[in-house]
Amino acid sequence: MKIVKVQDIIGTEREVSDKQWTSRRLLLKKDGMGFSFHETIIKAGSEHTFWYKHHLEAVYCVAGNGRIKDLATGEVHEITDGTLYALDNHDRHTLYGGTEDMRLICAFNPPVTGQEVHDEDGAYLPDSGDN
Ligand code: 9YT
Repeated sequence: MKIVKVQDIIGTEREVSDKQWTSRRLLLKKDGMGFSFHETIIKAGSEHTFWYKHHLEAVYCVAGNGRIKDLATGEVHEITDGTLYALDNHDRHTLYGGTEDMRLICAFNPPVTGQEVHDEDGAYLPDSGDN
């Protein structure tokens, strides 16, 4: 059994951020669960376009609020505490932070290794199998 405390991840290589978002990787591929598990904070009022071309992702909001736009259809959905979105079609999307920072719990299949870089489309490259 493994116990992970998010406060132990803050400031380590398992925490990645820019000015408008922070993601803490509680479980990565090397943890051997078959998925990775993250806490992502999206700053109020910020905007992010993501495209996980090679991963499926489920995201559950536990605090704050925002919106997600499906870039294929233009549809916009409100996100509040208790909302889950599943990118079951590798959906390209824009996330908008709302009036408060949004706290999201995310699972990726296949698991993120922690070594991904964004390609020219903003997508993570597929796992090379080396990690
Ligand atoms: C909200 C969202 O897509 N979070 C993904 C986690 C983040 N891209 C990471 O840990 O790399």
